Amino acid sequence: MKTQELINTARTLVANDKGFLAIDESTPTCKKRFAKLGIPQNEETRYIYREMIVSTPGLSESISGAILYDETIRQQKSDGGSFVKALTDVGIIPGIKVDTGAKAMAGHPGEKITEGLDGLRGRLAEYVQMGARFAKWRAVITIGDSIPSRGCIEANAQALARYAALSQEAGLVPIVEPEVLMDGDHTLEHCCEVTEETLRMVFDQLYRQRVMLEGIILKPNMVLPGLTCPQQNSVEEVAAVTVACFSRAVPAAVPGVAFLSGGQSSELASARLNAMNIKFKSQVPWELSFSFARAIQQPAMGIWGGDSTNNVAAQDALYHRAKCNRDARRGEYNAVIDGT
Ligand code: 5MM
Repeated sequence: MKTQELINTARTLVANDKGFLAIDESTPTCKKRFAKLGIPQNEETRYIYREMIVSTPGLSESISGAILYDETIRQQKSDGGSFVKALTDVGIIPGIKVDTGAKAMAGHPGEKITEGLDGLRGRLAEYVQMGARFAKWRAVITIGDSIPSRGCIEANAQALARYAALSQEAGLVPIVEPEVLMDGDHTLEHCCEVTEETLRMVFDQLYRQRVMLEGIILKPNMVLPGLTCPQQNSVEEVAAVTVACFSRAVPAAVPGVAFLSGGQSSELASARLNAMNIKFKSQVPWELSFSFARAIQQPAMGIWGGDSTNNVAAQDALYHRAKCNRDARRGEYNAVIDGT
């Protein structure tokens, strides 16, 4: 394990107020998002769309790293180069989603366990050869009647830790993603309890699996009320409870917390990140960053709609959202101008 290289890469990924662009939707997820917009759901269209996204002029002003999917990292761009080369050429660090998806967990109705550990050492070595510098794994925790169970949280935390250890062994920075879903009518306080328990378990398992915390990035959910909870808290409340929750559970050695957007609107995701940075940036030991898929891509995907004559307008929208989130890292996001 090249310890100092891992630490340097992790720090670079959260430096200069930049964050991650997640374009690692699995094929089924990408198909669903394209279907909603009437975009053809085939490999060629996914390729054309992602080529348009990574070619956005000025993207590296706000984006430090891009998370690719297995299909994408293997594709050649129309100029003959790879997506990895296109990103590296503009100063964006390429990474790869390495889990193989969250599947129904045996004996745990309504809960999921993420798969992908079998053969992972070999796959990681291949991704390193292709030029990836970090690897991402997502675990899904659902809030509902009598769930999440301890068994589900523990199994997912252990899988995250085992993937993280293998990633560091291969020289890849693990982007550790435990996501407590927004689905449901639970309160902000309940989400806080579940998120804290999950994070404590994840860090316990990372310790047991001898993962070097200085060389990882945490990619968690923000602490939010469920989508159908009657009480939707203010941006400031969400920011304060999220930071309080993480302060109790995330060790100071971790260089960065890069939130996922999880189905929030693009504007709310930026506003909540902004509120955290305005008030707490100087009080917390880690960078408060972003690793958004929907909250960066959704407007651009809608404008593009499968038609290349919309490329420039779609790239403008993507550039704008990426910049909004860089501004949010600085506590300079202007929700009024952005139309929130
Ligand atoms: C939670 O999803 C991650 C962040 O995306 P959002 O900001 O839209 O919440 C995302 O990186 C996710 O892990 C990938 O899109 C892969 O997800 P699937 O469900 O396609 O495996």
